[in-house]
Amino acid sequence: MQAFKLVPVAAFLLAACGGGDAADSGAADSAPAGQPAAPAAAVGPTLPSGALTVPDWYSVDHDAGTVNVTLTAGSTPDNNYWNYNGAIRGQLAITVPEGYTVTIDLVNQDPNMAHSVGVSSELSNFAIPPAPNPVFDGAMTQNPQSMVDATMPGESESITFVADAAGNYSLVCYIPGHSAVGMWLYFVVSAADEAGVRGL
Ligand SMILES: [Cu+2]
Repeated sequence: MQAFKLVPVAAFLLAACGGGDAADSGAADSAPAGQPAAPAAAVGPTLPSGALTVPDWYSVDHDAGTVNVTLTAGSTPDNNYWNYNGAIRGQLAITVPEGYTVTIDLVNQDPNMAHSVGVSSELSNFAIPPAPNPVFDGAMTQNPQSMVDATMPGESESITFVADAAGNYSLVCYIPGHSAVGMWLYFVVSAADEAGVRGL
């Protein structure tokens, strides 16, 4: 959690020296001219806090111990369609209770480009695509780095896995270059049985 505590300082410095719209871009991948580069652990945007909401693309069944999430790649033209449900760069924290069986339906509505998704342990350094090693068995779509064999425009793919270890993770697109420009969200497995989405 230490990394997140450092982030507001970095965001303040960026804003104070005109380094960009920190609120919109999350965090720059490199420091502004004349500023020392921030440590890699400090470049990620802040984990969203505040109220949990349950949007129409999220459902939870506490009796069955299941969560279903529909992630639509390119649901809006934002970020050249390289977004999940219109969000990028950790703007959302999709939160599931520890031990629940999670199904993510990846729907690709980007008219141009393949996308993928997986649960990664990476939380800050997305300039380099995270290795396609999902945190949980089954928590990654097929051929996630391939621009011709991942989830193609107009296609859908479902993954199901057990979120059996509490912690903060990310949902990442592994197509080269996509995470670097922000195609990732937070994925939180809650030891306190929290279910829903922060940052909406
Ligand atoms: Cu992508």
